[in-house]
Amino acid sequence: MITLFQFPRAFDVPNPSPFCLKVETFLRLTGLEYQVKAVANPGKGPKGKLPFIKLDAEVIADSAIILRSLSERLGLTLDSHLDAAGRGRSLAITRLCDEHLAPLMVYFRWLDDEGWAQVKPAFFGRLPAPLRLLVPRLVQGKIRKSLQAQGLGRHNRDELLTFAREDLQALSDLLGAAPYFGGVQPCSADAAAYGVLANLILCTVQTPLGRLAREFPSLVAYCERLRDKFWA
Ligand SMILES: N[C@@H](CCC(=O)N[C@@H](CS)C(=O)NCC(=O)O)C(=O)O
Repeated sequence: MITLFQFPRAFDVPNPSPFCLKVETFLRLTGLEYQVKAVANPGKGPKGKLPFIKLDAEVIADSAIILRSLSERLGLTLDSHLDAAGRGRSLAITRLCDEHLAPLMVYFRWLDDEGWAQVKPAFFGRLPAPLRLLVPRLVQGKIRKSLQAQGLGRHNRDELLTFAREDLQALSDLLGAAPYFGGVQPCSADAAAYGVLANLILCTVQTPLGRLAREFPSLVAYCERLRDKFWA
């Protein structure tokens, strides 16, 4: 049995974390049976982040390692229709979503005023009074430092939105008229793409990045398609 440890559901998407939603979408795309355990504190994970899974007795952390481990150990065929170029394209789409678009989403939720005004009460509003003041500042400070170190945090808001427009245009062009990034059937990249795109397009948190993503009709239709087929 697979147990997925992830943040509690929020904001009308199955998970507010693109990485948790990526793994759970992968489990649904592959038809694997799993159970979910909600964890509020990422510090409980072996790498200090969520998601992680328990596969039989073994704990596996990091969405990329989870997808690879499950595919190898269980002989999954989700990507078997891809040729070498298709596998390369799938990896490039996954990395764009995980390593660039997801950190941009983090910036607009946690550091930009509009997103922070919604995220702060949702995640910390139920803490007792002294913690309610302290913890959000600590977490926001940690995120600011990590985005500075990663590099995106050094750019201004307009530069970040320009990067985001390029990412979204690239995803829209790569999808083209196909129903999935895998073509007529989904592949692993669809798990990563849905993880972040649903968090921009279907999520109730209002941010400039979410509004920008909704300007791409094919990406909106894509999110609705995956939601209706795999999440209904
Ligand atoms: N590379 C990791 C990234 C996971 C990640 O960044 N998770 C975030 C939530 S979206 C987290 O747990 N952050 C907590 C922290 O950094 O303290 C993966 O693919 O699973």
